[in-house]
Amino acid sequence: MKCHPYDNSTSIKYKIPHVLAFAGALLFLAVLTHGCSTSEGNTEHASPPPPMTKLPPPLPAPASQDEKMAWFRDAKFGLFIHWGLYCIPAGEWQGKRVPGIGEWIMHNAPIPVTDYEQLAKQFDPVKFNAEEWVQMAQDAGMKYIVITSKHHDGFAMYHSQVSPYNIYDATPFHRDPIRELAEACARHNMKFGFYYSQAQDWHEPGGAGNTNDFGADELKDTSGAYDKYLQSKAEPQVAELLQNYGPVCLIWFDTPRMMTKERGQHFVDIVHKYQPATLIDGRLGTAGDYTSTGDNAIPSQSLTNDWEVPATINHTWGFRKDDQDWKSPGEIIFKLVDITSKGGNYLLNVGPTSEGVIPQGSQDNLRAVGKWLKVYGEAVYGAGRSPFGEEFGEFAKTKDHTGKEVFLARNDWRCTTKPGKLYFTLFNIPRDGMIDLPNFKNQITKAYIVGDSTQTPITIDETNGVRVAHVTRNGPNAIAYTICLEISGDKVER
Ligand code: FHN
Repeated sequence: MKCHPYDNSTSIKYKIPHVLAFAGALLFLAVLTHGCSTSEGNTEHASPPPPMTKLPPPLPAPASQDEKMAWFRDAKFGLFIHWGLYCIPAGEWQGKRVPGIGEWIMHNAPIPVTDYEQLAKQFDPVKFNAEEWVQMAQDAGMKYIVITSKHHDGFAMYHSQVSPYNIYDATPFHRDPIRELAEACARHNMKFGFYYSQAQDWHEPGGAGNTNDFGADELKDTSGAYDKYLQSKAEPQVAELLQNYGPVCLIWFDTPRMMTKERGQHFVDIVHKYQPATLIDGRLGTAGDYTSTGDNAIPSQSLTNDWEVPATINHTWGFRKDDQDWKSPGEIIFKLVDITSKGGNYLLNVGPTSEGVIPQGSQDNLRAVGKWLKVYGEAVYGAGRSPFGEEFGEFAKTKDHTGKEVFLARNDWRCTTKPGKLYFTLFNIPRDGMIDLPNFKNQITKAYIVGDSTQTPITIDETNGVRVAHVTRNGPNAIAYTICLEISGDKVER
């Protein structure tokens, strides 16, 4: 007997004949008293899903690109979730460690498609609790969640009508975690979006990437198999994601192999048709709404457009049992403030286990970041780029052995802005507590530590034409703290 959270009276499959209603009710009571168990060995469902709630309708078409981007520009910090069948082998196949990122195990081992498919029969993440995941993102100070609805392995993590190779139809779990997450996000006012691997699909003969089972990609391209895959699976799946899960803040396409402008445009049209407010990332293959940098690639200087860094918290996206090397709260805070000061967003990934649990170490570090943001978040959310730039560092005079330029980064402080305010987040304070401010003409009308309710003034004086802020090394936070300088005029004059 299974618990089916989304069964309702319209479902033919689970309709109970009237004559059996009484017996059915007794059986139902028995299940309630003994807990809800799976057909695969009576595993307790630790956290049964909350009752289905109605999802809000999609947002109306924005009046301008600025209006469309507004939430993204404010948000700055998002949670990426890579979750799929690959979390079962978790970096190991047939007793052997498979190097590389966890979600690529099918490709890297390699695992034939017929063997990989079998993983679905074991997938029963009984500890999955959408409420807890969304709460964790909120505790971390994250403002949006992007989850893999289908990664390169081709397995849909939601109840797709387009392909039975999905978590609802093909696993003993028989729940739709994406629906549960959409509902939890709606309850928490959290933006929710989908990663969708549009080009690579290692399960389909026409999808890109699986050359072991299905031969060279070029042949799929020229034979029409790739277009058939796009039209029969990828495009309709993107359409159903946009129709069935409430407002979708963005779709995160990836690895645009063989994605011509024309093929990409079909996806753009689908997104615009169903949810014109949904953003498209930078990896569709045709222009999206913002740029996605390379994985973990933080630009050395400011970029003027809208952009986002997808990043790992350890060294893999999908869960690997041998990788617990979490970035510390200090590293994450530095990267977040650094990215904000360069005008971007930080989409930081976690890889839940096959039980549906976000590894505790990653949760702990994210929550520590959230605590920091509770105090200093005004220097991040909705904050603009640094008006300076010299704090980022400079290019070395020599090049590396490949002939590439070398950037010598400086990490002492970062500056973010709001009208009339400069936020200096201090990561490395010299022993004498004297911070040389960069040159700017505006008067400083007030200077204080963010989060100091008394706004005790910080001394700023001038030596040799350089304004110096006097702060203490042992300030209010061991990782970093932020000072706010209120200035005359909205913008910095240099
Ligand atoms: O191949 C994928 C990888 O598995 C992961 O999803 C990352 C996230 O940015 N994107 C691709 C590699 O860039």
